[in-house]
Amino acid sequence: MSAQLTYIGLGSNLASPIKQVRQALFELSMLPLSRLVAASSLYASRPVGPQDQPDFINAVAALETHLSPLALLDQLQALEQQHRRQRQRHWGPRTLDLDLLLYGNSHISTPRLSVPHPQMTARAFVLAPLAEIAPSLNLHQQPITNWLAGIELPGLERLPDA
Ligand code: ROI
Repeated sequence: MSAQLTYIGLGSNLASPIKQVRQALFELSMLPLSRLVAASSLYASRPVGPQDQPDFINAVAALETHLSPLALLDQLQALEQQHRRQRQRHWGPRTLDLDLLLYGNSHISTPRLSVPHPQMTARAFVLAPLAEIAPSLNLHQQPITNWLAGIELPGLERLPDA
């Protein structure tokens, strides 16, 4: 199969989140049959969901891959495990979250995987870093900039590059 362009959302709010996300970006660059083509800045964001947890660090990566969607999901979940992902409760704090946001133009709806990621158009911590690396992307036939204009951004802060 030809290579597909995929977008992956990264998030962490435990165990040095900046380091977790930077390390995960490096690990994505090492995945088999894949090439990291872009990585957004890191963003600090207030938690969506329960507020009694630390702020998150979020980013989005663009990965060109020959892996199938499920093979890529396996790789992402293996990386989460490698980071000794802790997930004490639903929508609670976590060491590393890797979400497959988009896989080419595919629409996938299976028990294990929903692509495009169902919540991505409502989440500033996904849309802002995604728009940074893919400003002319369309989501559900609408420019990403329209989606961004329609949601609230308070509590989202782009970190300086380092
Ligand atoms: N909130 C923010 N700001 N960033 C995340 O990555 C994130 N991930 C989640 C929940 C708990 C929904 N909230 C989040 O899974």
